[in-house]
Amino acid sequence: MKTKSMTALAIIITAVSLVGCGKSSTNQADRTANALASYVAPGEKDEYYLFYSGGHSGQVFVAGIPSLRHISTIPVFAPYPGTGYGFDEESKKMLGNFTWGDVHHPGLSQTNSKYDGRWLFVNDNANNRIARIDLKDFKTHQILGPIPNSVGNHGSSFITENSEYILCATRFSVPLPKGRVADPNDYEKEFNGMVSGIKVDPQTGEMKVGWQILTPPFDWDLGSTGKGPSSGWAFWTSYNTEMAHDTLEVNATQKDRDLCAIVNWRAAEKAVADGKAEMMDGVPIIDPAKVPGVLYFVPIGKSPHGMDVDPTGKWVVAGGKLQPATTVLNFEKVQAAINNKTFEGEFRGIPILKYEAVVEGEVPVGLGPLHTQYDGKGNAYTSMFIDSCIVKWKLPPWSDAEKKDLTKAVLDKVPAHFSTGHLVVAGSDTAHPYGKWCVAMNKLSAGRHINVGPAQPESSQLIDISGDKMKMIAESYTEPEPHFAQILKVTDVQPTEVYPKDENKDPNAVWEKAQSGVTRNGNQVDAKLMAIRSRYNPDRIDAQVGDELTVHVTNVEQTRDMIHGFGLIEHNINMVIDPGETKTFRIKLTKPGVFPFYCTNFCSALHQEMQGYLVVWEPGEGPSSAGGGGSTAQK
Ligand code: RUQ
Ligand code: CUA
Repeated sequence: MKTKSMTALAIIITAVSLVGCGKSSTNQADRTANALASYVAPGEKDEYYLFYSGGHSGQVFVAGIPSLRHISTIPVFAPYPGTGYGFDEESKKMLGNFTWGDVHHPGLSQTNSKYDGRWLFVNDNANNRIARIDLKDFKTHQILGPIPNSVGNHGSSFITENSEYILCATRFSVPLPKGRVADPNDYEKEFNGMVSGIKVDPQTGEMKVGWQILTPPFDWDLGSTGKGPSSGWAFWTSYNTEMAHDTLEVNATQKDRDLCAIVNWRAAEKAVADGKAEMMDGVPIIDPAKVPGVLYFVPIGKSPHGMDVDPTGKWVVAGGKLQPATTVLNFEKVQAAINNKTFEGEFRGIPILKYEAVVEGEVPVGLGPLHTQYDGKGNAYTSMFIDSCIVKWKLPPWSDAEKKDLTKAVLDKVPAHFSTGHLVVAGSDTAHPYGKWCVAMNKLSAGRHINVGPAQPESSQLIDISGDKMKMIAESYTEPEPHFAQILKVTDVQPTEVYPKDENKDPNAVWEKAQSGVTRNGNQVDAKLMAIRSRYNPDRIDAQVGDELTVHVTNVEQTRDMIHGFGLIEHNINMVIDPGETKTFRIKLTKPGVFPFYCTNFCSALHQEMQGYLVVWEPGEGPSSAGGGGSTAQK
């Protein structure tokens, strides 16, 4: 067994050096044309947003297309001093005790299977969370989780056609509920995976765990949601149908086909409403062996990774990491197989659809197909990890000649640099792709950039897919580590650049001098500060050792770009307050001294003058407002 799989691996590794897409060469005319295609002149703007995940940096990055220029960073699961994220009370509370996350797959909210420009959801593989970024201000507004009964939230965030749910599947299995201990040697019996339906409030975007479906301990991988004929369904690959719990590299690559999941999420929703679920850790759990019709399996070769529904909702394409082909499922055949019970057996009470009955074909795209995206014109684009390229191929319906020899369905290949992981085509996961651009996110940059030492960036490449042949246009480098991205038309969203004063509902906001000041209640000291170019009011806070200090800073500016900061010396406090915003921090004062605070964000010619003092007196000392015997210091 072991030798068999090692041999397979050896063949693939050898093949890497032999096959592949070759090198792209460009002449001077091409270079000029490509440069112009991605050139956005000073003062001009990009046409699309590229939201790409920052992997284990815990962030989401925003770039423009076609320039590929990084424009901003949206901190999500990790503190980010640049915007003060993770220092004020609200963002600290969202982060909880975690200071990192592993962001994989951003998903834009949809209405009628079209991006509606409201929210961007991202998953955290490491700490089993989902976050919501509001596209009104490009900031993280909610982090949900750790999700109960769910470990390794990798197979998400897949948004349903009307953002009813974010669907997630677990990468890891553990004994459930969490906290229960069992020996990994008893993996098959004691461990379980989970599919989760995260319910999204249609008005506010607020997420909560809706229900879960218990699964065997396979390692679920990437998935997608249905539309059109597959509306109400969702799909995930798995790569450990072997249910190995050690040396997965060998032990989880034994079978030629892994069981992938076909989930009827509408049926799951109904089963919960009908009282067919049992509670575990506060969540209704469906046992699919007891509730038929919720979960089906389909075998797909080999150690598949991505499973992407096309814009019509009829074709579901899986990429087999260890098989030189993508597998195309026909959803109408899937429906028929379910209705006619065309099964090739079952696993733990879950029917396994007969492979031959549901597969339309295997397209020989090359080595290491991972993810597939679509342009809405009948073409598919698959990222090739081993071949390091993007392959364009034709979706069914195929002609008889193509059916006989599916190499004929392969239309074009463009070399990428290097080891492409994800790729994204604008709007691919909706019923209305924009087409035009594809971005390949490569795992290795392999010496393309100026030498920056051993910590290497990843590379992203912009490919023009508007013509018959793909054209490699430009490349740039990214922080670790983009896994997936979403592309949104700039005109589909209108973010605010200033928080309007009348929408600030913070009870501690202050807009004029008279409202600001420092008050004391026992050992609670409350400071309400106004920030305006270029001063704080008040600019002195007196308190004592042992006090609990709360500082609210309102940036009263109503002008774009007029951002103020609040950095407090030697207290690890760093807030950044956008125009019209109020932010709060709370600290226990433990050491006496005079601690300057200052504006961290360059706001005017007198920015450097924007400073003040926190005076921390010894107990019983200082002005009366500080709790001491002297006269009041603050005005
Ligand atoms: S997975 S390419 Cu989350 Cu494909 Cu990274
Ligand atoms: Cu305010 Cu610098």
